Amino acid sequence: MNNITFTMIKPDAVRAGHTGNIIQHITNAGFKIRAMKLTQLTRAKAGEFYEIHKERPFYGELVDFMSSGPIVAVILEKSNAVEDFRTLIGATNPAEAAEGTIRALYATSIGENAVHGADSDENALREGRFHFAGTEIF
Ligand code: FUP
Repeated sequence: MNNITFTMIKPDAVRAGHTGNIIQHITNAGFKIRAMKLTQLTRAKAGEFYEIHKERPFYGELVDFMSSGPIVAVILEKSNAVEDFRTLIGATNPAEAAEGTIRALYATSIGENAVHGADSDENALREGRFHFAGTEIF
């Protein structure tokens, strides 16, 4: 299955009022919204989501930041979803993100980079379940 991806609009972008523009950018690119919610991660939940980065020097800051305010969690559908969405958002560091990408437009730094995008089909499903377990979506 390669038609599903998972994204979060991160606390920096929600705080700055970019949610509507980012959703429009995503749907204009041909993605369909399969599930969407405004929520806030506890420190524990943010730590669990980013467990893969536990040993990295930025892990503490990442967990603090991701639990610092509301996020929008979204499951998206499109053919070749994971790869196309990574192209749409641009590089992790907005300074290196291609012109017109979501991170080039809305991110402020490598740590506060406006959006998340799943990096594999397997992770897209795992991350979607993480946020939408117990709903009719999964
Ligand atoms: P990405 O897949 O583009 O979201 O990037 P990574 O999975 O490598 O990193 C996940 C998050 O960790 C980034 F979105 C922000 C944070 N991070 C840093 O704060 N500093 C870094 O050097 C790398 C990542």
